[in-house]
Amino acid sequence: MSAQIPSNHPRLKSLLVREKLVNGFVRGLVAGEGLIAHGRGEAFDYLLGERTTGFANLAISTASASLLLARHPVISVNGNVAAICAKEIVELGEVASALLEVNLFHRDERRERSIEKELIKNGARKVYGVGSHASARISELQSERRRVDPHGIYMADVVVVPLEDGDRAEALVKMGKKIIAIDLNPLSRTAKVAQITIVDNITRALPAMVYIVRQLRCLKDDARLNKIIKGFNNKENLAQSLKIIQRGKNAAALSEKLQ
Ligand code: PTJ
Repeated sequence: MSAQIPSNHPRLKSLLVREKLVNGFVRGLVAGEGLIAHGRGEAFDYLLGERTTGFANLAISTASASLLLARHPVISVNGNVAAICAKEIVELGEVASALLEVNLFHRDERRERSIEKELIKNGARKVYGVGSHASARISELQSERRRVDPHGIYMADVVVVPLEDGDRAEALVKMGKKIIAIDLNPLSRTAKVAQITIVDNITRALPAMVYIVRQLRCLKDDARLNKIIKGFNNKENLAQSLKIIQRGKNAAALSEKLQ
């Protein structure tokens, strides 16, 4: 932690995440644009009261059940994810038996290799999609994100896409894949196009998912997992998250707490 952030600062958690991102940028993990994208996320997080809502928890349970029922689940990792929660994303991959694939919007092979190293440093055994390994193409996509690993995202039935741009999520849905988004903005294209959207900060959502996947795995009860999935309606869930933002109660409570 930087000596410039006092340990009793009321915004300590948020400042530490910013510090991780800036360090990630300096270390070649994060795109410059990623710093701006984080700012947009922070604004939505403030409006949600910087807490995991009951609706986010429902989406987390549904996403966890979907991962456990998947045949070939893959977690897509970009620069921001690697910088702020490499350890947690590796842990989710482990508990959910999901592959990790680097897939960047602002594609850059050096950054891909740095992200791969960071994931391996944090316990990943194998990282897909790096360099020439991303040899398959998503034909609907124009961006560099169309290049995916033929053994990873290309074959996946369920893909987790944290902090994503909308085009790829849409293309993956068109390919018949189930998409789990983690996005603080309930109005984003990704949030709307995904079948399951967790409207929460990835720093809170991932540890919660790891916990729930572990709990559900112990049950060994596919019927129960299917029931959780059937009971979830993404459109309704997004509308409820938006209502929380519009009512402003959570944001007012946070503002009060920070006085
Ligand atoms: O590393 P790259 O090249 O793949 O680029 C990564 C970024 C994030 C720059 C790229 O994917 C991008 O441009 O994304 P967008 O279109 O800005 O979307 C990012 C979404 O993530 C926005 O809707 C933000 O609100 C949301 N977001 C930002 N920070 C967080 C977040 N959602 C959850 N937790 C966060 N910490």
